[in-house]
Amino acid sequence: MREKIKEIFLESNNQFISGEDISKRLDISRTAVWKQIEKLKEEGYQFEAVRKKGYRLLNNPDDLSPKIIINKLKTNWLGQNIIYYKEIESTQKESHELAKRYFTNGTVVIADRQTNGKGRLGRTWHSEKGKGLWFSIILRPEFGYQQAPLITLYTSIMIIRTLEKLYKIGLNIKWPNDIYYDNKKIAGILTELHGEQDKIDYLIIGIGINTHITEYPIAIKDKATSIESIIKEEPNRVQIITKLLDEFEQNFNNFNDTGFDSFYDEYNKALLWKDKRVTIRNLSNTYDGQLVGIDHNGYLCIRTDTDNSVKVISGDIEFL
Ligand code: BT5
Repeated sequence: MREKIKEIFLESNNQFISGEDISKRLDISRTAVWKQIEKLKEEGYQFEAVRKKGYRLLNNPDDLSPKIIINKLKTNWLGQNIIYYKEIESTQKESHELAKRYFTNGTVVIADRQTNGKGRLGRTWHSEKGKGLWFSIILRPEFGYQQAPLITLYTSIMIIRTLEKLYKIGLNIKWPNDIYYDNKKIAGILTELHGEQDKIDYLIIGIGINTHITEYPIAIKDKATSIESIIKEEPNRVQIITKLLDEFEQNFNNFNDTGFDSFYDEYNKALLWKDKRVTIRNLSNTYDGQLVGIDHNGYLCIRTDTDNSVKVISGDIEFL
C-alpha cells in the first residue's frame, strides 16, 4: 500500500493531493492514508500538509524502490525485473539462489545494506546502509566461457562511462575489477558463473559503488573513496543505477557480437599503472615487470624483468 501511495505522490508533480482523494483511489480509510504518510516521512519523504488541500511532496528522496527505478529506465530487458531488499547478507548470494530458480536474464537484485557483502577470493565488501549502490545482475548469456572474463572488463567501462557522463569524474581501472579515483577504490565488480560443461547457464555480475561519504573500517580507511567526497555534493543513487543499466544494455549487443574489440582502447586508456613497474600475483605465480596493457582477449600483458612477455587472465596487481 505504501508503494502505491508513494507512486501517487511521485507522479503528482509536487501538486497537493487530498487524503480523501488517495483514500478513494486506493479504497482505504483516511486514517490508513495518514498512517502510511507518517511511515513515508520516516523513510525520508517530506510533505507539506495544508488543511482542505491535502499533502504535497517536497523532496525527491534517494529511494531505490523498484518502481522508481523502472519508471526511469530506458531498457528493454535489463532491470525490468528488480528485487529489492532493505537488508540482505549479499545480493550476490541471493542472485545465485534466484538464478537457480530460473529468474530471467536481466533481473537485478539490489540491497540498501549488505550484512556480508562479498569481494573476490572470500574477501568482504563493506556495504553500509544508504551509502552506496550494492547490486547484482543475473545474465543468461549466449556467449561461451572464453568471453566470460571479458564481462568484468566490459562492466568496468560501463561504470566509468556512467560516472564520467553524470559527474564528469575521470576514473581509472585497476585490472581487472576495481574502479579507482586518485589511487583510492570507489567501486568493485565481482563476476561469478555457473554452467554445464559446454554452456554457461548464468553469470552474476555484482557491482558495489561507494556513493555517499562514510566512515570506512580502519583496514580500508585510506584506500576507499566515494562519489560524494569527489563531487562535494550528494549524488543520486537512482540516477546512477538507471544510467548504468541503460548504458550496459545499449552497448551489450556490441559486446555480445564482437567481444571486447570496441572497448579495448578505452580500457587501456583508463588502465591504472600502465607502463609502470608492477607485481602480478595469481593462484599459481608471481610476476614482476612493466605493465603493457590488456590484449583483445582481456589478458593482461606484462614485460618481465628478463624481457619475457607474460599474459595472465586473473590475479591481483600491485604497484612496485
Ligand atoms: C571486489 O572484490 O572489489 C568486488 C566487490 C563486489 C561488491 C558487490 S556489492 C553487490 C554484490 N554483492 C556482493 O556481495 N558483492 C557484490 P576485491 O577485488 O576482492 O576487493 C575486495 C577488497 O576491497 C577488500 O578486501 C577491501 O580491501 C576493499 N573494500 C571492501 N569494501 C570496500 C568499499 N566499500 N570500498 C572500497 N574498498 C573496499
